[in-house]
Amino acid sequence: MKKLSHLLLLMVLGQYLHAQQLLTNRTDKNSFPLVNGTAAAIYTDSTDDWLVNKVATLLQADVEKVTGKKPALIHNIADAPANVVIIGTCDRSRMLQSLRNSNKISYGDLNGKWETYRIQTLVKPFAHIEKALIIAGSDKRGAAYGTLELCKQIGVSPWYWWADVPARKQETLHVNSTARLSTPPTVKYRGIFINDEAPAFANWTKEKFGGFNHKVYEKMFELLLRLKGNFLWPAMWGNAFSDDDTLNPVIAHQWGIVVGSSHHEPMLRAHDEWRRYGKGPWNYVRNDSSLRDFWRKGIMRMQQHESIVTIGMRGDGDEPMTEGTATALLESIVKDQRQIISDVTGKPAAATPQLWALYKEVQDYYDKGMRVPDDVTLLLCDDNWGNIRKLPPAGAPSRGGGYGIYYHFDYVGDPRNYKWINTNNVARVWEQMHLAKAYGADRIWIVNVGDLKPMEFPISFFLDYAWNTNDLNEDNLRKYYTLWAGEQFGTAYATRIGDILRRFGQYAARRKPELLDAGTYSLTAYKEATRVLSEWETLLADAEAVYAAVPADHKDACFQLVLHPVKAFTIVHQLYHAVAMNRQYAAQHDTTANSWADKAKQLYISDSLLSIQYHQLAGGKWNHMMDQTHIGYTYWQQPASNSMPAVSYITRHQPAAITPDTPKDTLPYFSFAAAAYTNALHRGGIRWKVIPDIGRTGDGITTFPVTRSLPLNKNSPCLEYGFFSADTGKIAVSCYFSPTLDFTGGKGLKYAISVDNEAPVIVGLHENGDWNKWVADNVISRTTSFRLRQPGKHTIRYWMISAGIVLQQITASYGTLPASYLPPPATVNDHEHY
Ligand code: REL
Repeated sequence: MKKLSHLLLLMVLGQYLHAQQLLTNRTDKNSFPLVNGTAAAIYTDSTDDWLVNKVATLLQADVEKVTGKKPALIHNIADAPANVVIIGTCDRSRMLQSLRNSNKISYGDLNGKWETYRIQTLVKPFAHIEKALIIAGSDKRGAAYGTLELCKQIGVSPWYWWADVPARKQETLHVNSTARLSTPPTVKYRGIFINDEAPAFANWTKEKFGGFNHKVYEKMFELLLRLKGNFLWPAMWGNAFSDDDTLNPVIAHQWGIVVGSSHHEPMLRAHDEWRRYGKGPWNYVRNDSSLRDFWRKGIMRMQQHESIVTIGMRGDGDEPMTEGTATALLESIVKDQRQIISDVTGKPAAATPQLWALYKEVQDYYDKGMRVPDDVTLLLCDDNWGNIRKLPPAGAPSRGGGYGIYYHFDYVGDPRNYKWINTNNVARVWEQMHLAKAYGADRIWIVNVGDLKPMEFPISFFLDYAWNTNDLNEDNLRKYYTLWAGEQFGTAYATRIGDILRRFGQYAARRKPELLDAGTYSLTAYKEATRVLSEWETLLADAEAVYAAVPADHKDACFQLVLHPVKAFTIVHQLYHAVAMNRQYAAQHDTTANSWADKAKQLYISDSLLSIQYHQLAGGKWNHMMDQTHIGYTYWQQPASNSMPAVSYITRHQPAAITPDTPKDTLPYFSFAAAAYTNALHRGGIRWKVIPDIGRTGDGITTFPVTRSLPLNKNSPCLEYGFFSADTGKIAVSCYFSPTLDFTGGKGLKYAISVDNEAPVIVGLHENGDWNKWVADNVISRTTSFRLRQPGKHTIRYWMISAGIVLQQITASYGTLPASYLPPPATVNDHEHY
């Protein structure tokens, strides 16, 4: 029964994401019995790559976890029982070569491919073998991904260790007989950056592993491979990957993980190594020969380890170079670095993959004309807040090194650090990375994941999407939540938990918890604070209920992946709400303030108790992972410890007469959820499409293809929003957008807006804008005024000009609306309003 339900889940939900469905419950003469009473054996050539033999042991352990039956691991085919899994790389497995030479298999379709695998069943490959399941990799990672895909589909989550997800028990396992060939990954290098790792990850790893050594990295390498990633920028806050433990790069290479160093750590040398061993200033004009010696060591140490070398130079640490640094100097630095690469490797520099990260001010050098050789990947970056700053022009000539993206799920810097818990809405991640792919930035995708935990869900999303961008689109995005929930918790909970994750992503992205305070949401306008709080409390009730319902062995995983993030956010909202209520009553000399003060103090304690609960999970396995401070920020940098927001007590009850605030709320306004248009005019090959859940309160809408912009004309694509107004006069129309930047490098993205038959007004999305506010509020809003000339039916038209703009909401109001953080709640949510 369990087997049936798991398969149904994969079939119903998984078709788009796992086009290659491996398991079957309808056995036929060709399907492969991985476990049927007994377990098939697993064969590898002992001379095949280390990684092939390693993943064979992972499959062995996973089959045992799922079925209780441990497959034998063999290197001599004569030892095989009736059924055997054969794992190998095409070029190193003598077994695969001999099967091919005897025309039993063909793997021509793997030749020369990057990280590709073929899975097929063979009947009677040898006299003593009934059936063999062949997992052939075009290279070692291809073989690993094929094997680990099987591990995932039999019921072992990639997060089994990192989030304590139990294996889904099954008695039998049959692999279906259809041969499957994976497509090479869309993005060649797909990775994560462990960053901002103190205090949480650093304290945890010190206690559990003794530091950032190969023991903890090995856990990360396995996770990365199970998630079909292949690239890592290691932790660098006082840590130095290759210097802290010389086994780190060796073991990374064995695991097939390509290692680099972050955007400001050139030539595979950690920033902390300069602090440890550097001689003289980090200044190429004054100290070039010492810097070259320092860098040479990074390349010498690289040996044969697969790496991507960061080139270029920034200031010391994560700082810009000095004012006025000449492009010519930077170009000569790159030239010298490439000379070192070539000297040390004995090959042309172009034979070693390199990247140049256009991070922060470095992009300005590029924009002013600095260039690097064609084989170097240009790593374009977001603004540290998930909004891509620059993309290659659509249809730009291809470059040898291509383009990549450095993205953030966590950040230290302006306007505020966000490094406590997950605040990433994957709908926005999809939309931005889809833009990246559409504009050709697909050689490297690397994302800053902070402490790794608790970013489990967005990390899976990012790497799944990088693996195959064709799998996910605006129409099937919502299924991802359910599918991922099902992979961790099984069919029975997939829909419920998927829905919790979806709502969480949307609510959490409204504002980073580090930026929340008692004044964020209005207590008066639209009862905003109460409404937002009640959304969180409803979500918490759902998360508590599902946590109570999941089987005992899933509770730790459910706490980490579902309940904790929801509860942590809810408590913070409850805390700031209680503080706001306290301050409101205290201002009125009303002793009701006192119970709110007590409540706030209680909630402040609840916040730390929740972290303690996290730390005590699984016998203390995750102690310190929630050490990050998050209450009491006064500027961008984190406070040394949390601090209770100020509350006050009223000793003499002398409430002032309250002037009712109500007229503010009754000011006439119309508020349209973006997708609640009356008409969508798709024109000139451009279509309006809804991106579900991308907005702060709902869906968003944008145009496809995302690479096509159009000058405004009377036939431009537009959306119409109809409304009825008995009033006339001046009306302010506000549009609310996702904070997309002008990734085209132009003077700002544009749209146009009109009311009734008036000429459209062209609006610059970024004109006179305040980036700090956009990212803190996670929205850009623009207001344009019009005049309604007669009462009756009216139409707002929103015209497309630039591609890539995501509209979330439109409001129209007479006069100034009361201040609120979110736009006034939608008065119009569907198409039926006009
Ligand atoms: O988010 C970023 O990319 C930077 O803040 C970091 O890369 C940077 O290295 C910082 O952690 C410290 O140096």
